[in-house]
Amino acid sequence: AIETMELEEIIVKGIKKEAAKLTKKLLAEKDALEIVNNHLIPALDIVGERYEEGKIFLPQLVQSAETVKEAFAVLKAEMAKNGDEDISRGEIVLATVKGDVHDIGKNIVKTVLENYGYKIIDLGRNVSENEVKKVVKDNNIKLLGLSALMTTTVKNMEKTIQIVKEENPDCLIMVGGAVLTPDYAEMINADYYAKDAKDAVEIAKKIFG
Ligand code: B1M
Repeated sequence: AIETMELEEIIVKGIKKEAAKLTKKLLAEKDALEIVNNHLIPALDIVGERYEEGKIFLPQLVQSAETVKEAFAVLKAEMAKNGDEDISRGEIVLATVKGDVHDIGKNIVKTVLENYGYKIIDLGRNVSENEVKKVVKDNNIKLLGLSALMTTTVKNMEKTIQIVKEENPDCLIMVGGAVLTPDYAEMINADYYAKDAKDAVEIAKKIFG
């Protein structure tokens, strides 16, 4: 019966309409970021593995991603209640790189950074190198965050870093996404590697205080 299902199971099965209710229930005992890290991400990892093994297909992958979005909408509203959104500690540009439409992670990072009082210019997903470069330049941005989730799109991340740095040598760049490692981040000339949203906040604090 659906009533006894855990949030993870709801996500893996893609039962979208149950996600908000179960998330609200969990919020009675846990904080929002804990639910992201201990429920949403592990569930998506299971979905990713099953997809890779050919046990589920693209429509189910999409359904699970939409279920997570429903759950995250509840968590985002909760975080906004306790946040520091009225002050601005610094302006950060975020984008998922060209060729990549995965934006759940970027959106989590965005929400948490906003929660800590940073102003975010969110360029969305599948963003070209030139668009990133232009926005960084036009707004004199000190910190840019790039996300990439696929082995194929980390190449575009590397290219974006190169193009941004050519014209904006003072802009610092942090990168994140499941396929990245600290070594790889260094290799593609990123200034910082963030393994999760908390890391991203620590980096922003270092730069803006
Ligand atoms: Co896709 N997908 N997907 N997918 N998908 C992966 C990434 C994959 C690993 C699944 C698999 O096969 N195991 C695989 C990539 C293989 C590879 O390259 N090694 C894959 C594939 C192949 C594809 C398609 C090609 C499938 C197809 O069409 N045949 C296609 C790609 C389309 C494209 O981009 N051009 C595709 C599509 C999709 C959906 C649209 C269905 C959906 C995305 C929906 C959306 O994002 N709006 C989807 C999903 C959901 C996944 C998995 C299951 C989950 C990704 C996710 O959201 N994780 C994923 C498998 C997996 O990761 N386990 C998979 C949760 C998220 C919170 O984690 O993004 O890592 P993550 O973010 C973390 C940290 O990494 C970090 O903080 C976040 C919070 O802790 N972080 C940052 C991330 N960005 C950061 C930026 C920062 C700082 C920290 O600073 C800027």
